[in-house]
Amino acid sequence: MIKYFNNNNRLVISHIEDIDGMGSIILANIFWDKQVDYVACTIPEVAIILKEVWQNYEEIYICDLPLDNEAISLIGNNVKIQEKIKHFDHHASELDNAKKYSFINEVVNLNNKQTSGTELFYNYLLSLDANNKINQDYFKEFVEATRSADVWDLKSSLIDLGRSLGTLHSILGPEAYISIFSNNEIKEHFYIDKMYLSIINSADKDKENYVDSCLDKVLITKYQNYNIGVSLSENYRSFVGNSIASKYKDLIDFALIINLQKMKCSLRGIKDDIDLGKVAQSFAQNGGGHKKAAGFYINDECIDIIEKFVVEYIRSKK
Ligand SMILES: [Mn+2]
Repeated sequence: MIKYFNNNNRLVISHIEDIDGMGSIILANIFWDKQVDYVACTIPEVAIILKEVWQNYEEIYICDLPLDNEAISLIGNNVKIQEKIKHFDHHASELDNAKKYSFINEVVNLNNKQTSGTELFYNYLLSLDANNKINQDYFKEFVEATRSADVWDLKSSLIDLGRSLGTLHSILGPEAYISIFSNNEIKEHFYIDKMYLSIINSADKDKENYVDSCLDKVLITKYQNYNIGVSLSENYRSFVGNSIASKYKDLIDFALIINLQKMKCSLRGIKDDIDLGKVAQSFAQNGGGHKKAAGFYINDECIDIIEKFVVEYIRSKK
């Protein structure tokens, strides 16, 4: 978790995981001239941080984070917290909860495209933007690059820029990423400073090699009625997962990446008729996500099935 507390009356709580979580913090920093506190955290940490600090703020924005049971009961049982909270999330697996609770705001599609946390928060800021401060191409491009990389929208012309942002985020980490783009000079178009382009390039080469080595080691097996491709790997989960799903599309329904470092699994697929958010919840209640990209944490509910895949994986590679 990263916390920046400086006695401001607004707090942004956003997802630490990727550039979509970073996007809302960066936009808030620029929009309110850094007069905003922020926390970048994981899903279970939302309730913990809210409990600690909600009284210190007038407005709290929760971005790119679904609300888990703890967060729902904390907010649901306290009208004062409810009044302070604005929620911006896009996880399809949470739509049922959004129907039940008025403080949950889940939007999956906007203008016939999958939206993202950053885009939803940006649209909210635009609605406040009397001075047109962020109503500029620079920000629209930043938001679109972030969105397209987050939802894997291959049709977007800015997805390569978004992927470069993702690479930079994974090299430098969230704090540096937030700092760089909160302080980037605003120009006509969004850009990544030249000094970062060569590190992004060499990191992209490493990524390609890593993904290739994962593709060579995939285990093809079964989960319920699905054929799946299992990878035991720790980096670039979206690239690894989508590469497996595309390469083995005739053999498997989706890819399962088991990350024993983070004790987390990711599901990636390219087929329209399978909802991986639901599949993730069939592994563990903590699971969720989108139709083609989802995940869950390894816990007692799913440890047996994950153990079986790990053993099968090791045996098949001997
Ligand atoms: Mn997102």
